[in-house]
Amino acid sequence: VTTQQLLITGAAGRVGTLMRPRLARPGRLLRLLDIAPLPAPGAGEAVETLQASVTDLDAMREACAGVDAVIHLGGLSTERPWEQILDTNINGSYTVLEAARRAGVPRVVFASSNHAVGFHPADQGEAADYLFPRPDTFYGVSKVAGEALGSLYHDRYSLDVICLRIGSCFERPLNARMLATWLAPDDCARLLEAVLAAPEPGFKVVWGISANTRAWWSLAQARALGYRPQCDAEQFATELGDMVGEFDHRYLGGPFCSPELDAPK
Ligand code: 15L
Repeated sequence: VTTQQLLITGAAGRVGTLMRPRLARPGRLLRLLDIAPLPAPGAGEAVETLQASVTDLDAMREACAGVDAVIHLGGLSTERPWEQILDTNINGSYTVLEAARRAGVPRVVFASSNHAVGFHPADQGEAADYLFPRPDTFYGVSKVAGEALGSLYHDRYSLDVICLRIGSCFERPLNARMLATWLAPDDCARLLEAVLAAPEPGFKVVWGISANTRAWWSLAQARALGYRPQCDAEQFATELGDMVGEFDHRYLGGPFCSPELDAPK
């Protein structure tokens, strides 16, 4: 019996917690890793839990042993001082890729973000796949760096690396911007399944959103990899339509483009 083994970093985080039940499958073992403690496996749940930092190369090498793919969600998820972003996000992504390479893991899925390209103006029509980097924060810079590292590890070592420029992955959209940027948890799982199953994807960068009526980002590359989104934030439009932030219609990154986010100390 072959068991597929997936390593999920940042498994105790917001997206990791949403994905844990959704990625469970017969014939699959989830190895969940986080620096924070993880809830213990439930009865019959095929998971292992590991507490370690994504910046610890030895721990990551051990975590990668026997793994078929890594889903790298681990890192700081909003703006922070440069030193923290550099260590946890940039050095963390390097460490995960290097550990995967040394352990012979063939595929890494990287949770990038819309904030890698957040300072692109929002009034240019549908944002294309592979939009040139234009980070809106140090956090966004770390996502650009993660994409660049993924590109290097593909070209230099032939790893398959798929970077997901995730919009807003929450249980439900929380404001008007998320009517465009929402990635429903069920669709996030669909996107992950698609990029895990895609034959020989090489290096790819895809937008991660649901089939939102108000979407302004391309899903062409994600669909080409097999993603079939089934959720639409539009059902929340009446309730959220008024909750428009000052930067929502100026830049793709919305509130992350506010000058108030400048270098938090
Ligand atoms: C992100 O990258 C953040 O991790 C998340 O907290 C949300 O703010 C999201 O982007 C977003 O743009 O809504």
